[in-house]
This record gives sequence, C-alpha cells and structure tokens, in this order.
Amino acid sequence: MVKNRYADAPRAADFTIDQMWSSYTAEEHDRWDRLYARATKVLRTRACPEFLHALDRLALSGGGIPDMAELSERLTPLTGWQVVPVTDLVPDDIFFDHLANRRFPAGAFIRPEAEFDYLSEPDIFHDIFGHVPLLADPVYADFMQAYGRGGARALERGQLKNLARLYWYTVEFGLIRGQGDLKLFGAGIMSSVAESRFALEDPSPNRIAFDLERVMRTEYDIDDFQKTYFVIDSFEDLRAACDADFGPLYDRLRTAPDIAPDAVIDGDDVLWRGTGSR
Ligand code: HBI
Ligand code: FE
Repeated sequence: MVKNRYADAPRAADFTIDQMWSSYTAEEHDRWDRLYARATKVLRTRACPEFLHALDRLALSGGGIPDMAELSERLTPLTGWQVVPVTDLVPDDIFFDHLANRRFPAGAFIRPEAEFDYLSEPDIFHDIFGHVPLLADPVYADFMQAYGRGGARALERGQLKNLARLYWYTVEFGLIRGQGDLKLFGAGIMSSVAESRFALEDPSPNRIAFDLERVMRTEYDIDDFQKTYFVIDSFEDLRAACDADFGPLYDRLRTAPDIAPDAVIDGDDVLWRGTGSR
C-alpha cells in the first residue's frame, strides 16, 4: 500500500497537481470524518473562536475529504485565499510565492490508518483542517500573505532559518490570549489531539508572551511537543509585528546567539514557567 498515491502525480511549474477528488475511497472519507470528529471534540473548548466559526462557514463540518476547488469557492469571497493541491512539501521559494498570492498549498494525500495519531509529513487533514480555517479570518489572512512576501526576502538574505521559526511558533504552534483565557491557533497543535491538551494544560512547557525577535532566535524540535509556546494577544498584533521592516531585525539576528527551545531568558514576559519535565 503506497503511502502517498499523489507522489508521482504530474505537477505544474508551481508544483500544483490535480486533486482527483473522485479518486478518494470511502474508507479515506471515513478516516477524515473520524479525524474530524475526534479533533473537534477536543477543540470545542480549546480552539480560538475564529477557528471554530470558520469550520462552519467553510462547511468543513460537512463530512468527507473536502474538494479543494469547492472549498476555495467558499473561502475566496471571504478573504481572497484559495486552497491548491500539492503532493507534499514544495520548495521554499514556491511555497512563499503561493502564500504571497493568497494560495495555500495543501497536501492531497490522507494519512494511512497506521499513522492515524501522528505523521511527520503534512497530509490533507493537517493542511486543510489545521491551516485553512483561520484563512477565513481577514486579519490572519493578511498576516499569512505578509509572511509569504517576507519569505522571498528572507531567502535572498539567507535568513530563512529566522523566518521559519516565526512560522513554527505561530502558524504551527501558536497560542492566543484573546479575551483573557488561553486558546489554541497553531495548525500543528489543532491537528494533534494530544498536543491540543498538552499545550494548554500541561505544567511542563514554558508559555511566553510573543516577541518577534525572541521567536526568531528560538530553536525548535520537529519531533516532539513544544518546550515553549509563544502567546499572542490578537491576530492584529501578529499582523502588525510583520508590518515592521525586518531589515534592521535581520541585521541584529545575524550576530544574536540562538536560544534553546526550553530556555527562559532575561526580558521574557513569562506567563507560565514550565516545570521542564513531562
Ligand atoms: N510546502 N506544501 C508545503 N507546506 C508547508 O508548510 C511548507 C512547504 N515548504 C516549505 C515550508 N513549509 C517551510 O520550510 C517554510 O515555512 C519555511
Ligand atoms: Fe503545517
């Protein structure tokens, strides 16, 4: 059983492919429904309201693996974003160009039953359930386009590492304070039931107020729960942080030492100092 049957799909210059929605099997649609039901049960009290509202507005609750063209018809009128099918990760420059043009590249394959709980590559559940709902929020949608535009610049300067950390600690693993209580917004957390609970309730990780330079200096592990989560107050704050001219920041980052994933340093606005041990 091949894991990703789109691996050899013919692709365009921008790495998009044909989703071939009618090729999904009944068991693949059923797997999406089971992933969806399990995730929404945990997220109902943990995800930020913008995420929960979008699940209905985008009819992701409708059952079965979404047809990305139909999903885009619902999303584009809201914020101008489209969802386009790709095989899996695309080259950084292609990825940033899509985001800069309000196109979110989503993997078309769904994880095999054997990797129901966790998989290392972004499958269609991670990409569409995790990332797409917030693209219906106008402010977050602007931030994601700004991120894409910044990506090309970071590549030119050879500082993609710093920008990738911004993506990691917000788009993938970000927390938001909103109306006071802590909620989830990162896609990597949303598509993981275990980390959805861990990120909000476990005593071990640090939870530190978002600071752009601090985030861009902080390393991360890709194969475990986060040791530190960064907390934004609002999507407006996140968008505003990305409106700044990154030039001077990038200059400082060239010589600023990296910060370990579990460290707390002077100047941190620590909302919760983790115990460190899981
Ligand atoms: N490609 N399809 C896809 N999805 C991603 O999230 C992605 C990618 N290519 C590069 C990438 N992410 C990261 O390296 C950048 O965010 C830095
Ligand atoms: Fe992702």
